[in-house]
Amino acid sequence: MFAALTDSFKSAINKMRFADDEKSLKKALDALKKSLLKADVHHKVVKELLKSVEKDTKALAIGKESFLLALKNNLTELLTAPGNQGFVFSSKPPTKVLMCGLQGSGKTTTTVKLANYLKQKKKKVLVVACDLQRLAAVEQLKQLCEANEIDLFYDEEKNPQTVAKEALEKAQKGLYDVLILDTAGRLAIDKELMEELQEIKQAVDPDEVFYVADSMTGQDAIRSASTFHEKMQISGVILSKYDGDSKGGVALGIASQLHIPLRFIGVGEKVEDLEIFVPDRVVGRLMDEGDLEGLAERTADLIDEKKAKKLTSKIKKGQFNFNDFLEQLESMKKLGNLKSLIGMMPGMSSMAKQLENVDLDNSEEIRKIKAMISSMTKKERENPTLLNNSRKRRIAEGAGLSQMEVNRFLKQFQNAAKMAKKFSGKKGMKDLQNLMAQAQQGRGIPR
Ligand SMILES: Nc1nc2c(ncn2[C@@H]2O[C@H](COP(=O)(O)OP(=O)(O)O)[C@@H](O)[C@H]2O)c(=O)[nH]1
Ligand SMILES: [Mg+2]
Repeated sequence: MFAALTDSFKSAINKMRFADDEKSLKKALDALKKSLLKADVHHKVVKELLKSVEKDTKALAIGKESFLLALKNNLTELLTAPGNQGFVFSSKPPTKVLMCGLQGSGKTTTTVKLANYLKQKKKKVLVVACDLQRLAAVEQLKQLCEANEIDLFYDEEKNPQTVAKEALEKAQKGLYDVLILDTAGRLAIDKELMEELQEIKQAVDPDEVFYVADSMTGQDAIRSASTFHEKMQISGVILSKYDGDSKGGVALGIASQLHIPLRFIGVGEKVEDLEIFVPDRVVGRLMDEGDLEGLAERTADLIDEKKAKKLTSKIKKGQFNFNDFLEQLESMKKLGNLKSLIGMMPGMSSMAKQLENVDLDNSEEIRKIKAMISSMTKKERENPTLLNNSRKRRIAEGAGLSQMEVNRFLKQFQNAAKMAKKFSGKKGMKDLQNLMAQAQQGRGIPR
């Protein structure tokens, strides 16, 4: 996920042996520019972003930390288009969701993922097969819904508008919470498709029109989204195939050029591979700070809910410890998409790229981490702050690792826990703003 961007950001940042002068800043900005363009971010967006990063860095006093902070703030802002986040229920059920997009973009898969996501929230969901263009389309949806115990409405004898209307009646009578309409896509946008979609839209008057965009398609995805938006007034975008070799630029483009909020991201082919899009989390991952909170949420269904809540609260209080870490690791194994989850772990986004086909037990890095944690005493696992030098030495010996390896992991762990705490919850952004304000008053960035 975002691999290309992350890698080039890192190289941009690492290249900077930042002296507090304009020349270093210019070098850093140049490197950043290259990596953004390479990641398929639109040149106008790049220009704006560089300008703001430069301005904010200077306002803070030039340095690596201020550059990173400015970059992080500006990326978060760019990714935050006004509008809703995640799923929003209508005050008058059923909440009606119309899915649209090009053929092969992931509409059907995403429809089922979304239905499954809502089902886990104990909502009653009815999926509707309005793609009557492709012969196998209804069959595909039927199989997916059956496999995941999701109610499906279909009638291959009727036209999509009539199917939509009848499905809505069924949903109202059956007291469904949510109605999701999967529709037909085409390889290229055409008039007939748009008219059919508009008729379905008129038939059900949806609360949300979700556009499913394939994140592998770069600037093309933005152009198609723009055309759909004109005709259909999209209320949110779901980026599919975010797990692939996506260059990442699409996310920035959709939010900043089209001003449509990104609502979810699809991070794999499995039904559970759907995540709420949270801008500052994505940026955190981009900058490789890890996303412990996201991880806790994703694994919430596998560890029980009480435990997940406790974990989130621990992160917020800065009490995330090695036992929690191990537990997360164990529950990750039960989940489908390893790569996307590894990307959420502190300091491991670059590793995620290499992990396509590796399983957790055989990963060298994870094996080392586990060895390290199992060489700790019970008290040390519960309280990472106990680890002084002599204890670290003992752990390194016990785990058969070098002390450098132990130090590196501990440092990553500490940073991630700190960042997760700092920016978790609503207060996070406030903290960041305060930090900026303090810095602007010439007090420098507090450490
Ligand atoms: N890796 C990955 N594959 C996806 C994702 N979403 C959809 N796909 C795959 O993309 C292909 C097309 O998806 P489909 O839902 O049939 O697209 P539709 O034509 O828009 O309905 C299928 O092979 C899906 O498995 C995703 O988030 N990640
Ligand atoms: Mg389909």
